[in-house]
Parts: sequence; structure tokens; C-alpha cells
Amino acid sequence: MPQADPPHVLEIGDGERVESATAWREQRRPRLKALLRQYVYGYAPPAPRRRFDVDEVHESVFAGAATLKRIAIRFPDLPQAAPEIRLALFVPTETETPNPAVFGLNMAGNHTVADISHLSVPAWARERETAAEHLLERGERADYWQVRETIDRGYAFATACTWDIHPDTPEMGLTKYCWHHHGDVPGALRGGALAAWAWGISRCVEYLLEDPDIRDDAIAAFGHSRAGKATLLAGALDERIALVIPHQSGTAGVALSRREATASSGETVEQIATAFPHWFNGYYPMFATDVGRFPIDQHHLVALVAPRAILATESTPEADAWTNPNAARLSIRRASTVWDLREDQTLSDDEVSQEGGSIPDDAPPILHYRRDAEHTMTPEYWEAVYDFADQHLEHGSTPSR
Ligand code: GTR
Repeated sequence: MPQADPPHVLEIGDGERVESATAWREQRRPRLKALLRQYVYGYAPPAPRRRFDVDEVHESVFAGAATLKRIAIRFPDLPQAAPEIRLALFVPTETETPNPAVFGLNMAGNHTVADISHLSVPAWARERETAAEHLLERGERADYWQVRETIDRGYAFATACTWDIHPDTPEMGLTKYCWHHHGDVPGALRGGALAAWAWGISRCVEYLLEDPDIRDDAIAAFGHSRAGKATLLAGALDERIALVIPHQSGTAGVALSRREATASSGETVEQIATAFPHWFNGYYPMFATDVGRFPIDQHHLVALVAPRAILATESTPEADAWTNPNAARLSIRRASTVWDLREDQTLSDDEVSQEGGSIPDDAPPILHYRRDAEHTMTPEYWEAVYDFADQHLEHGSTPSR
């Protein structure tokens, strides 16, 4: 039966609700993961054997405040033509190692995140330059990423580019080679770009877990818009990610697909599935005009992050209607019930959503944080991210819950 309202987060289309954190973990999580793969994102291949090559170490960037490592994640069993994932990692030098880390999936190349000579514009970026896709120069996204401020807050910052993992076209990237190498799934169940990017984030996390400069219990993942959707998926599936920060992730991200109740006027499932079918599996577009037939909704994806931490940084419906901020807020509110299962408390709607300002000292582990800002990243959002991370990655002097 199609459902106009999102199903209760503890239900997945079978009318039954789990009542305990153990039942959620043992019965619901595995089924939910499978349903989200089958209806929305598709499957990603198993990870092939990989090698982490630290190709360069530059000890004095940001006037000595950080060390920059450039790492290539290579897959020796895949054909030569398979791309590698290039990771840039900035580690603070004035802190006690190991450090908490934020991984950010960028969409324009690692060279854009900071104006540092070691981050030269790679040849592939020049080759990709077309009339439609203009090349961003070194450091052109420095204001957006605020890497220096990240270092000053005592966090390492790691980044890799979506292009290395999946080119964001109907042609698949790295995961195509993995499927060929490891066997396949039926075409309609193969993951699209979002599943591939999430898969790539997990490979980067695996490097960070091996780097002695990084605390392995304090890895956060950040992504914006389409990268925010992929980051949420990665955070939902990969429990090694301690904190997930989907920024303005919208439809197929945090925002509910069933959104009548929220009067959201932004991107619909039909619009996203028509414009970007290659982001999804083959089935998602078939439900596009009738989302009530999905047994799940996006709050289920958010809930898979529990009991770890999630900060959904959002805009307002006035400033960024396309991302459906109200449908995102409702999704966070509905998902928070799963955090309640473990705690002797019920988070109220007000506790899990905040309009602007500073993050309170006792922020819950799931929070919708809203600013009246356009579809971009700003220093104010980063400040909220690091204030939240200080608490939930137990960093710095801020007390943790
Ligand atoms: C839009 C798309 C959104 C969002 C955005 C982006 O065109 O409709 O869902 O992902 O692109 O990634 O910037």
C-alpha cells in the first residue's frame, strides 16, 4: 500500500516496530541496508586489495602549522587503466598526535582546497576542462574548505575528489573495474555514482585508520550537496566513521522523499531521477512518480548512523529551497527515535534542530543545524561543525556527553 507519510522509523514496510537497541542493531540494520541498496543506491563492489603509497610529505605548510601528505590509494589487482584515489592529508604540527580528522569529499580536485604550491593542478584536471566544466585553479576553493582554520582547531583534514572514484557521468569509474574483477550483480542493482563515492570514502577511511597521526576513533566525514548524499550513505554503512556531516544534502540525502507534510517545494525524486539517473540503481527511477511505494524513506538512512553522531548542516527554505530544508529537519526529527532506543531519554523536536547561532555545550548526537545561507559552505558552518565535533569526537576542552 503506498504511504503518503513517511513510515515510522522503527518500521520498514512490514508494520512491525522493533523495541530495543539490540533488535534495531541485529534485525533492522541489516535489512535496512539491503532495502536502501535495492530501492535507491544499489550495491558497491567488495573492496579489492589495496596499497597505500605515501608519495610526498611536506613538513612545513601553513607557515609550519601543518604537514601535508599526498597519498595514492592503488589497487594492484585491477587492470592498469583503473584509476587510483589521490588523498591529500593535512596534519597539525602543534598538537599532540594522534589527531581527530575530518575527511571532505571534494568535487573539483584536491588542488582547489588550499593555495599551497605542492598541490599543483594535475594534468587530468586540465584534460577534463571543457566549455561546460571550467577548471578551478589551485586554492580556488580555499574559502570554502577553510583548511587552515581546521588545523587551528586541532583537526587533521583529508580530502579526495569525486572524479577519481566516479566521473559523475553514465560511464562508471573505479567501481566498474572492481565489478569486472570480482564478479558482478545484475545491472539494475549495481550502484550508481552515490554508492561508488560512498565506497571511495570508505577506502580513504581505511588509509586514515592506518596513519599513526590520526585517531582511529575520531574520523568525521563531510560532503556537500551530491557529495553530501554520498557522505551520508558512507556514514550510514561504514561504522568506522564516528561523525557524519551531510551539508545541504537535499533529495536522496537527509531530506525525506515523502514531503507533503513539510510543504517543501524543492527537488522531487522524479526530478533527481530524471536529471541524474546515473547516481542511483536501476530501480529508483521506477518509483520516482510514486514515492509512497518505497518501503523506506531517507530518515531510515539517517538512522543507520545511530548511535554515532550526525550533524546535518542545512540552509533555510527561503535561501536554498531546492534542498528541501524542512523535509531534512523532519527526517532528523523522525530518525532521532533510534538514538532514544539506547538512552534513557527522549530527544524532543526542539533539541534536535537548531536555528543558527553557536552549538550548545550539550548538543545531542543528532542535530539539524540551520543557517540562512546560500548553497555553499561558509566559515560559520565550519565553526558549528568543529564545535559539534569537539563534543562528539571528544576533542579539546569542550565537555562531551
Ligand atoms: C543539483 C541536484 C541536487 C544537488 C546539486 C549539487 O543539480 O539537483 O540534488 O546534488 O546538484 O550537487 O550541487
